[in-house]
Amino acid sequence: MKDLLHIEGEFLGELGVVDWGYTEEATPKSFDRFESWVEKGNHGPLGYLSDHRKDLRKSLESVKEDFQSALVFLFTYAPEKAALEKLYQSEKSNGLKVAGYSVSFEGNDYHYKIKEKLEEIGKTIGKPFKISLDIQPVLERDLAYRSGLGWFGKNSMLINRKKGSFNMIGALLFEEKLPISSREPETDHCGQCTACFDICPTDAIDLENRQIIANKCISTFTIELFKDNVAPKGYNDVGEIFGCDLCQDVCPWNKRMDREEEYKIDSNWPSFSSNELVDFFLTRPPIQIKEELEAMSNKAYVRKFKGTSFERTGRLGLLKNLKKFFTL
Ligand code: B12
Ligand code: SF4
Ligand code: SF4
Repeated sequence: MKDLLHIEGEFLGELGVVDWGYTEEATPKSFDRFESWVEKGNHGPLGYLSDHRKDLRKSLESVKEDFQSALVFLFTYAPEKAALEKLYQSEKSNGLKVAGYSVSFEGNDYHYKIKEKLEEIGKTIGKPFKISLDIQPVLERDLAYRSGLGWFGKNSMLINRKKGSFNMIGALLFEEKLPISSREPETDHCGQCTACFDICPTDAIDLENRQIIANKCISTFTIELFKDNVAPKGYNDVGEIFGCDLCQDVCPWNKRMDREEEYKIDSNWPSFSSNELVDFFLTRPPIQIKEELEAMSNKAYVRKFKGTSFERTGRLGLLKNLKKFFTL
């Protein structure tokens, strides 16, 4: 496996991988926690977590029958997140906020962009692989946890001790074991802190179980619900219109990384110079955005935002998210 060690320095960094781990364990350590979460109804409207696909999460063999090992990668979007924070603090900001990941990965939906990166890594390793990236019935935070990449924060995020939680998780599943030693699972470093719980505007965090009550979470309402659903209580008090990073923004494990210094970001950070989502949603008066969305057909919306995270939620979904600014 010299090759992997060789590519780590030279090539993984360029793909935005800030840490990676290895495991041969097919079974999650926390399936029972997941199951009791579903039994309590905490998955809310996310039916794919409670139907026949629930039990598929018991083992990676459901996704890859001949599973023997996994390489798990953390793909950072912390630099873009830092640039976004700068934008929010500048005069350009219209007060609206979006999830950091949604404007990262060069403005592309991370599913496409990280898939490409995983394919590149897989091909370089040169062994048959299957990708796990968000949509498979896999408990991905648990997969990262048992690969030693971090612990489950009280906000339920997988937190990496050096790189915080502004990372997406992607994995390569193999049909053979690789000559790599696994790390011990990370210990808990939340301590007495409750900053994420205290800031959550919709009381969506179940502090005791370190889980999210999905139908109270702004992320569910703004990304997963497409029609005119009732917003969770507290949604109207904040600027979020697509996803929510509030319980990560306050986390000391993200704050303590001196991101500006680390990523050498200035106010004209180039990544946003041609970002359609930033230009359309974050720098113009909200009324203008609403009127333009109203005047646009669904097809025109899809054409405009094709390949971005905003394609999924659709024109009506975004209008639903913006409604709070015009009905008060
Ligand atoms: C459903 C889902 C959502 C739902 C539900 C969120 C949730 N917390 O479950 C909603 C729509 C709300 C959502 C929101 C977001 N999501 Co999401 N989501 C998922 C998805 C598809 C499944 C998650 C799942 O199975 N939830 C079930 C619950 C029960 O799992 P859990 O919350 O992780 O709970 C575990 C802990 O409680 C743990 N646990 C707690 N204490 C302890 C102690 C010990 C010792 C152990 C072993 C375990 C343990 O056990 C539970 C079971 O594993 C995953 C992708 C995937 N396939 O895994 C992405 C994923 C979790 N999401 C992700 C992201 C980025 C987000 C957002 C940040 C997006 C945004 N900005 O809006 C928010 C974050 C909200 C939050 N604080 O969680 C990333 C998280 C990356 C990371 N570093 O953790 C994932 C992994 C996607 C990816 N491939 O990168 N998401
Ligand atoms: S993402 Fe936002 S709404 Fe969801 S738990 Fe975190 S702070 Fe609360
Ligand atoms: S804000 Fe505090 S309690 Fe919440 S995840 Fe971060 S360290 Fe843990």
